[in-house]
Amino acid sequence: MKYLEVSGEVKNALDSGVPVVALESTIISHGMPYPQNIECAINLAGVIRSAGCVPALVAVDGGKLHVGVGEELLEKLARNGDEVEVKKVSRRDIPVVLAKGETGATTVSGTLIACHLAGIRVFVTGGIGGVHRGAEESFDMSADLEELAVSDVAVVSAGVKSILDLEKTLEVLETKGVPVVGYGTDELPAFYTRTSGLKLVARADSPSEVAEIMKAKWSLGLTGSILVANPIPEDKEAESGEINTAIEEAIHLAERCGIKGNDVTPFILSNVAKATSNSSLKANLVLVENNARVGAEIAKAYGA
Ligand code: PSU
Ligand code: MN
Repeated sequence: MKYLEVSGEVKNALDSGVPVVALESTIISHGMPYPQNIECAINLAGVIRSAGCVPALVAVDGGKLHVGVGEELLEKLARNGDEVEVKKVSRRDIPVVLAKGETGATTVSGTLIACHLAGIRVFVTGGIGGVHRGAEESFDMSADLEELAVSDVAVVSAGVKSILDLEKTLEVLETKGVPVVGYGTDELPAFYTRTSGLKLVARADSPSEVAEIMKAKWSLGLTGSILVANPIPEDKEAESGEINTAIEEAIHLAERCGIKGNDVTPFILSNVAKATSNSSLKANLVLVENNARVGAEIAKAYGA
């Protein structure tokens, strides 16, 4: 297809039944600073490979949606703003960025579209977008929610970051028929911390239990994602007081600075990282790696 470029490695894996695990690129270009972001991307690919799967980083460049990104494009994504400005790409932005030949990093929603086009069933990220606090006024609800409703992919995340309204996010996921499966937990993890006080109705304690849910859902033609909520490892949990204060302050600063639209999430993330002297970044790196490990096991359990 003219607009889709699946790398040789990913294509071979898909053709020969080797499990493939997709990765998003917004987390690299807009969610973390250089060089930690490129180290993170390389590390995630390594974790997925050592589990016997093939990683597929998704991004837009040169008029194509790439599934499987080479070194040169990865460097460009990581050095966002150095020479090339990297656009943040969700469903809305894909046609524009493709047509203009711009470089773009895909969000959860953009990456889910690529998974659907390429036939990838497992996707690893840090946290999904959701319903923002104050959405009743701002109407700010991530496009991720719409895509989770329609793409047949298991998305492994560390839950939902408390920059969002977790309760409203769960309500929308319920409405859209997206099962949220606690991985070894009965509660929705809150990204930096393992708990949120919000009970989940589904729990899985092994990769094969997740794979069974995937099979049951899609065999019946119940389209849409399964959100696997995998809590950050216990010894790496951030101190919630410090993070929550930083989040509150970043949300207020965003309001005062008039930050709107898709700039809101990256603005808050980078301000929280600054305010916590990068302890949020450290937690972020650990939890994504943990998700990659679990995602690879789920991909193997599901089979191709
Ligand atoms: N949440 C995080 N870290 C992130 C994102 C969300 O904890 O990096 C990124 C993901 O790419 C997600 C996107 O898909 O932000 C959502 O952006 P928005 O809120 O503008 O829809
Ligand atoms: Mn938004």
